[in-house]
Amino acid sequence: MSVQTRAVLSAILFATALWLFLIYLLRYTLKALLSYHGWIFESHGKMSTSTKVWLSLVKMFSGRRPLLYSFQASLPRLPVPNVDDTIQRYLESVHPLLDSEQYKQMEILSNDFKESKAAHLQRYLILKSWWATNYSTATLYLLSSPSIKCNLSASLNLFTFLPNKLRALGTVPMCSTQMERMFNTTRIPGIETDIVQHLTDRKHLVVYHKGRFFQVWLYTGGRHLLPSELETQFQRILNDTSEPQPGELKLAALTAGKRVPWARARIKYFSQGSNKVSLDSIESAAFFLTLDDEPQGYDPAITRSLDSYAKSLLHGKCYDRWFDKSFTLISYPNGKMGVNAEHSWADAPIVGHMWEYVLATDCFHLGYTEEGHCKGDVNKGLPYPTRLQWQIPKEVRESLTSFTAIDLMQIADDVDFHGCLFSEFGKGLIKKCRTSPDAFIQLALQLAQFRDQGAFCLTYESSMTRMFRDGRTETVRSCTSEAVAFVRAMEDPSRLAIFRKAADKHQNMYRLAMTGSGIDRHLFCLYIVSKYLGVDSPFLTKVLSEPWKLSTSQTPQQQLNLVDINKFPQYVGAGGGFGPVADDGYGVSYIIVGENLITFHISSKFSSPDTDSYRFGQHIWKAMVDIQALFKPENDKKTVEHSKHVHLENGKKHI
Ligand SMILES: *[C@@H]1O[C@H](CO)[C@@H](O)[C@H](O)[C@H]1NC(C)=O
Ligand SMILES: *[C@@H]1O[C@H](CO)[C@@H](O)[C@H](O)[C@H]1NC(C)=O
Ligand SMILES: *[C@@H]1O[C@H](CO)[C@@H](O)[C@H](O)[C@H]1NC(C)=O
Ligand SMILES: CC(=O)N[C@H]1CO[C@H](CO)[C@@H](O)[C@@H]1O
Repeated sequence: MSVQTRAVLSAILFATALWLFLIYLLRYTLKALLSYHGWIFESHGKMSTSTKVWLSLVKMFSGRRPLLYSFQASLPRLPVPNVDDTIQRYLESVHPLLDSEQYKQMEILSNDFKESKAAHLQRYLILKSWWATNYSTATLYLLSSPSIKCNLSASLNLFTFLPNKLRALGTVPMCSTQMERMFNTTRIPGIETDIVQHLTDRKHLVVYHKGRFFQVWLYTGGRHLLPSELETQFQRILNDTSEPQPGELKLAALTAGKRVPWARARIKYFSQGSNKVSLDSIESAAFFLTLDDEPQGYDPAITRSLDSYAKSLLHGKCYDRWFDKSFTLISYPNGKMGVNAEHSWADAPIVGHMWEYVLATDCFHLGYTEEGHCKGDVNKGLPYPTRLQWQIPKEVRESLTSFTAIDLMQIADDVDFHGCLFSEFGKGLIKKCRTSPDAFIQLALQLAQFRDQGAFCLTYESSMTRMFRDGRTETVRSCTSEAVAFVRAMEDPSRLAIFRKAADKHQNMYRLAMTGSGIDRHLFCLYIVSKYLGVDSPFLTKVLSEPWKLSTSQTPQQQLNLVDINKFPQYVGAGGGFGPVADDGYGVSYIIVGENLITFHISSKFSSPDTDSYRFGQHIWKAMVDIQALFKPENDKKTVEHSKHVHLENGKKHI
């Protein structure tokens, strides 16, 4: 090599090394910055100087126009908490729910665990946390539920949760892994455990209408179909009068039932011939669309019209949504729409995010013609949607029409769902009380629960851990001793001070959960490790078997500021929820919509004599108003003028 070439080569080498060095330096600096979570614990409305400095540093190192996945490599890993701390927090959380004898028993169990097995199991967990980016995550959602639809919170329609109260969250990056799996994704049933299958480069959609499955290509000549062209394709399907093939009508019930029989049937009957081709087509589709034949919608004049709408989205007829698909879009003949999402690939904020985008783009960006058609020309030469071909064997047909369908319908009919649009006040007024809206609502739920059941119960609130790489959720055990004290003190003159104490406690628990110091994911992982090692722990078994009688979850609203909901209150979605989690308890999902509206979606089972979703809704309403009344002397002149109209108009146009 000549001297010149060598000089050029070494310059290139040096530049590359320097470039790599800088990139890594940047990445690790950002990672170090993002590992700091002290800002979360600062009290409302104040920001310390150190947090301000930290925020500007984060902004500086984030670059000016970060992309969706820019931060992935810089996100810290979810830390494994200390076992002693977790057990301490656990004991504190169950204290208000146990009598002194039971509590003593629990202490003995936990001490025993701490002294004998904890260290051993924790070592494995720490080892795992070194090589995996996430020491818990996926397993939780895939291992457990035997029936996707009604057990755990595995199926949620529309969406759920997250705190909207932390300002700084706008700047702090969140893990984007879940976004990736939104399209082209299916949950595949397995004998041991299910898997989430994600494919790139899918080019079609599968549409279900009146018992028939159609494949619709989404591309033509290298470009995406226009909305008007999609409309034509869907109209062609609606116009098609052909009959379902034998067994086709109720085929999707396979995805609603127990997982193991479905996994077996899938291998036995769907692994060759036209069945395989057709199932592949569904499982590899971008997503699933159902064109329902009965109208649904929210009409404030009809009591509980939102309830049947929500039930239709949650389970439909049990065979008209493909429950394994990342999401099924459901369109009704009266123009209303909704989405049913599978829970293992993502949490509610992701689905909520998509849904807000859909609502805003549909109405304000794409728009419709005077006659109500999609704008744009139609290419008449598009190939017709194709019918999927099936040869469903007799055994499968029989099971679909007899026991599977009947079992499922029984479970579905048992779902007591109530949607409640609370319009007395919203975030605006709660903030004037200088308290966190989430803590306010959680305490109202505790009060409602106590009035409804006459007792306190183990309460689950989901919070998110997406500040960590691959983080998903953590549980906040929101029935704290402080909350119990507050509910008991409702008649006490000093109750406002007790409320504040309980609200602060709740905030703190939420923050701990968000920053990786929760209780439940850690204990769950210890439990999984103990099962894996064949170690039997009475403590962990006891913890994991305790039922959550009240499961709650907040979905964030307005992640994208696409629509000014004060100007267009009728373009607000009516929120969403999840099916009943316990046989004799309630599931509540709520959304703080703008300043003046809070939506609650309540689920329970008709078969339980102790619960009634509608009644619980009334209790929540009253509890909210009662707690707000505590602040009356404080902010007397601030009236509750707003929002009655929101209640009336909401949902008229679009949900
Ligand atoms: C839900 O899970 C419980 C226990 O895990 C099981 O006994 C029950 O059959 C399941 N329900 C459904 C609908 O699969
Ligand atoms: C899903 O497939 C489409 C093609 O239809 C592709 O454009 C898109 O990138 C894929 N999405 C993901 C998240 O892989
Ligand atoms: C559907 O049927 C109607 C009435 O028969 C017809 O006017 C319309 O052109 C058809 N639409 C499509 C897209 O085939
Ligand atoms: C949900 C999720 O991203 N899980 C990941 C956790 O870590 C393992 C091992 O690194 C991955 O295989 C999972 O996909």
